[in-house]
Amino acid sequence: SGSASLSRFRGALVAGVLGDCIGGEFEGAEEVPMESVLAHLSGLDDETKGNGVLEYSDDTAMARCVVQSLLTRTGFDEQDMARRFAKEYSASPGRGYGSGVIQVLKKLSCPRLSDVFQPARDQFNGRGSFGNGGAMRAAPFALAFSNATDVKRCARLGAMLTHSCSLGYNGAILQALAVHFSLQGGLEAPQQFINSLITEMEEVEDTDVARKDARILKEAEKPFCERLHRVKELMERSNVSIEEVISELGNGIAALHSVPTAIFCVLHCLKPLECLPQSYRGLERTIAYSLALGGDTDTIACMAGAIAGAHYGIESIPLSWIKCCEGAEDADRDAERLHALYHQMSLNN
Ligand code: F2R
Ligand code: MG
Ligand code: MG
Repeated sequence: SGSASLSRFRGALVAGVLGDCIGGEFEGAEEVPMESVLAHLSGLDDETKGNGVLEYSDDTAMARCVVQSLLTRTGFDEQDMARRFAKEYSASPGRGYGSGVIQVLKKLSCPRLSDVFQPARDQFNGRGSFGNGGAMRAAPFALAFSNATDVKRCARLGAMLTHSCSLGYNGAILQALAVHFSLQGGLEAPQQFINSLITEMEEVEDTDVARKDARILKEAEKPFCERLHRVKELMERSNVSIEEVISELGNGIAALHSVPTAIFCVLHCLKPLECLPQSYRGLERTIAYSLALGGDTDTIACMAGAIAGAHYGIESIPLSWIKCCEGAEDADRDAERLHALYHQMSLNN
């Protein structure tokens, strides 16, 4: 696929939904044997399982709000996006939201609320959430804006509606940047891809607020940069076990323990792996590998899926997977509209 082609947009948005729906099976599991992953995936080929039997969770529910807001407002509008998050939560509260973010979503539905960023600031005794809820819904920002500055600014503000800790919203920026570079063919040169992310995050994390949050949480001075360096080291190794990936990068609900992990999954699966069937293509490998890490599988597979989908394009996704995941066909339709918006906005720039 050519750079920023329609196929890449469709691949990114659809594979994000698939990662969420397919990954939901193992969310929270400490250990996931590869045989269980392969059995789950081969079950998706069963035709009787068509018509969206695997439901999407909060990851997709919120990403859909981001997409609808960006399309309706032809750009970023925090009031509109906040209203959509609140409305979606009250209509479908059972999508497996994080236990903290629920309070924000309830406050966002209050008609008297004047500052839509305030409920997020009040979280966790004023420290804000560092969960991956901002990052899990960040891909659409990369599909709406062609310019990296807009992608970073809007991914940050979009995340800050629920996640005011820099370790939360900077994870969203990293995820959006990974999709942004992948969309432009960046994964053709994996070393350059990771180096570009490090260069960008060096600047993103170069703020007093980020340094203070990192110090309070006893993390490295630039936590995302440090993790990306670990990704780079793991990439250079010929044999990396699942246990090492988990201990070096994490598989948890914090953005810091999941966004770099998702990026690693994509990079590691660019070539065939011995632990996976030879018949699997890149996108299938990425989703399977993300699930085998256990932990926050729906979110890691959702984020890895979006980055990988932007690289491989829609043709790489098995039709049987699309057919059995709720919201996948909607995502395919929305990707076309985002593609038009992206190219329309890049003409205006
Ligand atoms: N919530 C889940 N999974 C739990 C199981 C759900 C189950 N299947 C069900 O149906 O009930 N998954 C979803 O949550 C993650 C995204 O969470 P988000 O939006 O970031 O939420 P929150 O509440 O802001 O943060 C998550 C947790 O992280 C800890 N935390 C965050 N900031 C903290 C801080 N400053 N200090 C201390 N702890 C902090 C808390 O434990 C939060 O509850 C995704 O996985 C999505 O799939
Ligand atoms: Mg979820
Ligand atoms: Mg999750």
